[in-house]
Amino acid sequence: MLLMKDIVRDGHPALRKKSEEVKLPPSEEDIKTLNKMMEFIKNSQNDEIAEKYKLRSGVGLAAPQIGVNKQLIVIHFTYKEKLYSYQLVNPKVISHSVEKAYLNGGEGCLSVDEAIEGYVVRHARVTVRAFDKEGKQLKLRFKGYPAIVIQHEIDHLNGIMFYDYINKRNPFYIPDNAVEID
Ligand code: K3U
Ligand code: NI
Repeated sequence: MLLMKDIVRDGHPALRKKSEEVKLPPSEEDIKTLNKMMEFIKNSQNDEIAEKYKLRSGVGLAAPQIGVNKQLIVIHFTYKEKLYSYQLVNPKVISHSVEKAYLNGGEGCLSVDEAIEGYVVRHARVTVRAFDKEGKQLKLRFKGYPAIVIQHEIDHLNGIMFYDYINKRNPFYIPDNAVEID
């Protein structure tokens, strides 16, 4: 099983590289990687397991965060009574709203040990094209908090960190077209 020691931290080159597209259908090795990533996220949300192995809780993970520069991500959380649980291959934002959105508490990252204050302004709604573990194409629409999480994870595949979006002069700057998410 993956542990915190397997999560690469800010400054590691894997976090700033563009990840490679995965050949379809995904290989056994790629499927194993996705399964290990999902197991880690589920474990991190289980109080007993997280306490025992000292895991920081997370709602998503991207392969570069375990030092693997391949286009693989997982997300797992419940929002407004709907479960968002996906293991995605080659995910790509194919369209997005003009409206922007940001989490009022800012964002965190399992690869960043300290809290970084400021608003991370992203698209409010996104459509994502991706493939599942069998290689079947998916088209997924996200809005609100789920849209923020999926953009955070896809950014990891492009070497982008959440704090890259924080306004340098005023970390709490809010553009006109941005809505707040609790
Ligand atoms: O946001 C986090 C959280 C954990 C438990 C309950 C509720 C929220 C922890 S940080 C997190 O999950 C990152 C994971 C990362 F870094 F591996 F990608 C994802 C994320 C955090 C905040 C906003 C968007 C995405
Ligand atoms: Ni992250």
